[in-house]
Amino acid sequence: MNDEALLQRALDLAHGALALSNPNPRVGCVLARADGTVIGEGHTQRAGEAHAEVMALRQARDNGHDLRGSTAFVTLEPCSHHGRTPPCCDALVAAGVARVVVATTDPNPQVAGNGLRRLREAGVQVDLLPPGHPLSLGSRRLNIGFFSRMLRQRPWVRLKIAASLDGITALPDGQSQWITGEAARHDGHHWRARACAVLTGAGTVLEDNPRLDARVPGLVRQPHLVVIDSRLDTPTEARLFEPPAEPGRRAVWLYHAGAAPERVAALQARGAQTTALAGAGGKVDLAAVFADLARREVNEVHVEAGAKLNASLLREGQVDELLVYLAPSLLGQGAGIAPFGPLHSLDQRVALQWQALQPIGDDLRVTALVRGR
Ligand code: AOF
Ligand code: ZN
Repeated sequence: MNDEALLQRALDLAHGALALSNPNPRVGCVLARADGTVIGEGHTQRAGEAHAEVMALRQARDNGHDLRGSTAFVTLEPCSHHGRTPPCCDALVAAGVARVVVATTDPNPQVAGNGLRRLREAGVQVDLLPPGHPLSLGSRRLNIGFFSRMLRQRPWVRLKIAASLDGITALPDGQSQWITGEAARHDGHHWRARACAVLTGAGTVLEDNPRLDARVPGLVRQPHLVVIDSRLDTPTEARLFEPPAEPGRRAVWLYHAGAAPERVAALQARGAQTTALAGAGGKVDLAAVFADLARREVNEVHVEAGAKLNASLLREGQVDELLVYLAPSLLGQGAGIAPFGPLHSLDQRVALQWQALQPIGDDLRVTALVRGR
């Protein structure tokens, strides 16, 4: 295989870390001999466990390969710092790797070019792809939340809705369960699973009493749960406090705008962490929530909320991407509830850029970026 194919293989491997490595970036590594023969492969494990390079080195050693003079193809600059694990640069140098091909630099200020420098200083040939290369873009896109947290100090916010073709999410009596089909709901769980946190509002908790966990077989971690709840109306018996389906354990973070101390105490006794971040008009300061979530190492936020919170998030410019499931049905504009609250003038319009369109079962999945992201 040539360089490009080997780095493409590393990027394919990185996708194996999608719902696994949070809050660490999803990274893939392929070790090959000078003639292009692959001798080791790996991707990032859970936070605190091995990085991609260490996994690939381990596999090569386990199979008795001589690593001296080999080339490492990595989708992110190898780390140079002692985080939860020791530096990958040192592991590559110690193994005698002669050349490292890197898709993109690590935006983590603790690394940010130091990894490449450290390798070069140790006499390793380092080839960095130009930023516009499709594999460089692919690696950054796969880690859009990690790059967002490192460069903007806020997570990447993806808002999910399911609607009929005429953009209706529920009937006035609140019936909304069966707009999209089984395959779309299943797909939605995969998007929850890749996020660091799922975010909703107290209104949805009170109306639907959702669990908002990721029901995906074989999952090793659950996304945390964030509730925007100005007065802390979330009931202590809400289903979101029940242990999630596989594999259990997640944090429940409730953001309020100054609630009664007895509500704070009752919800904390239920295991929730409560944080007061008051904004204007007795509401929670949404921008401050996302800054706080970035400090809690949240890369991607998956929003599943009602029309009001969706509208506030969009109006305040807090949404980066839309994930829309469109059902092949018409519910009637007059009769239903739209996924977003009304906008009052044309300049409140949210301009989008289509990303992808994919049939999922009988439904369509449309992803779009909010313009300017
Ligand atoms: C790599 N290879 O596969 C990944 C890297 O706390 P630690 O030791 O796990 O370090 C986490 C940081 O390492 C993370 O913020 C990012 O900068 C880098 N991730 N680096 O060489 C990998 N996942
Ligand atoms: Zn590393």
